[in-house]
Amino acid sequence: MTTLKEKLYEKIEAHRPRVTRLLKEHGDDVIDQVTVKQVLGGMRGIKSLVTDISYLDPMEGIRYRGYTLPEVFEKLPKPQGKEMPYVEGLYYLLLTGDVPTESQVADVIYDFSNRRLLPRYVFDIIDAFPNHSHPMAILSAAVMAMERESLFNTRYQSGMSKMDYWDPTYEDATNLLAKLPLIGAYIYDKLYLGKKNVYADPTLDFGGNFAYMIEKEVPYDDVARMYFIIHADHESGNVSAHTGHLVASSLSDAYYATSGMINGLAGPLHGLANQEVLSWIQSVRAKMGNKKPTKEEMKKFVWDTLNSGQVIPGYGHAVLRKTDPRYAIQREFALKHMADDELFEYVSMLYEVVPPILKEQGKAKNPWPNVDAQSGVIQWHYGVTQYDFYTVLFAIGRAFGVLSNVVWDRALGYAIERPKSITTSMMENMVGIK
Ligand code: HAX
Repeated sequence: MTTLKEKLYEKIEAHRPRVTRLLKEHGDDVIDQVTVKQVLGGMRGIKSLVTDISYLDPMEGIRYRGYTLPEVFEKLPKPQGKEMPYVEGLYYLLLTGDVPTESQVADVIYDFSNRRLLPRYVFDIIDAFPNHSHPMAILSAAVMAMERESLFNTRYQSGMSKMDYWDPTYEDATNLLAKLPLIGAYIYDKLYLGKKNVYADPTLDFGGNFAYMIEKEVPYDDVARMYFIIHADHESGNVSAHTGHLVASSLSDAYYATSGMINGLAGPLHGLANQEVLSWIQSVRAKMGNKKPTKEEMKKFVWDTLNSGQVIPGYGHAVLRKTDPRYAIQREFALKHMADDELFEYVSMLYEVVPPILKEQGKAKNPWPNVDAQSGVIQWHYGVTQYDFYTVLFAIGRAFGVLSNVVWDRALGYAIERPKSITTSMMENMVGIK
């Protein structure tokens, strides 16, 4: 057993009695009430999911295992001479709640390197997609194809105690996470570099090897680490995280759950917003004949977008009510490494222009930028100019949070999801409409 798995088992054993006690002694206690607006508004804010892996405070932003993002970046071990931490260390933190030591991270890196090879048929499935397919559709299919590798499924078929469900789920999750960079890189290399082969460097960590495989130079390795870490989790109610949890709640395995979460992430109101931001900025640029717009011209462009009934991509959030710390971390990196980049200047101008306009329009509850307002521009700067690929990067990061949750779902025996639906007439009756 690896040190991570041993530590995880220790944590699971310690946590299980807490859930048993809550159910036994407080099963009927009320913790929330639900309004019509919440039900019709996409179950907005209803407290109905439990996770200890991350928590999203509307004003403060995301915490992973109790740590703010700046704390996560400060505390996790980093490769020598690098600014951003090992992604493998984040996995340790998400699963166990403990900040790993250098040697614990080294153990995870070694374990990942033993799991990273892809079966041949996965390459064949990717190759079978026509070139104009969206890379998220290819990613989802590639993950789905690997379901036959599920150890959970095999062990479930041959009879397994509920208390052991977490073990093969951990194995599936870790196998899949270790393979995702190669899948993503192969999709990138095939679609955009016209290559049929992808070369990995087994001596590199998750982020470093990903940069190597898609042929991007330093400091893109740090961009990759930063990107995967900031996107890893955003508590459990967002579409991708919730889909992963929902699918897994029927005891579907980690492959089914991850493919499902990828499909949810692919929507323009969620993960696809990062590609929308960049294409929107490019359209401002094209309209301006490639010259930098004045603030007044930018304001007009924002209003024109709103008045045509579209949203401003990269702004607003269902929970957050201030600038997303994931935006702030990327902005800090951009200011340090690419302050003169023309598109970054657009992004900075939008940061000044958009919030007052959204406030004036008075619809969006949160006028501030979210993670997606900034991320595409950094990718573009370092040569990942194919913006329909950005959500694939998001998905690789998000898989860490979703799969860590699925392992814990199995460990704590969380139930199959089954909320209750009602008809519109029933709702009208409940509120006294005859
Ligand atoms: N531009 C224009 N209008 C916006 C807006 C924006 N950026 N954000 C919200 N609004 C509008 C909504 O469309 C809604 O209008 P209607 O009443 O006409 O339906 C109104 O303001 C109230 O919405 P809200 O309660 O503030 O926001 P929601 O919780 O309904 O939606 C969204 C949250 C993120 C989907 C929304 O802010 C949005 O569409 N933003 C732009 C797309 C985007 O950036 N998505 C990425 C979000 C981060 C993420 O999940 N990344 O994966």
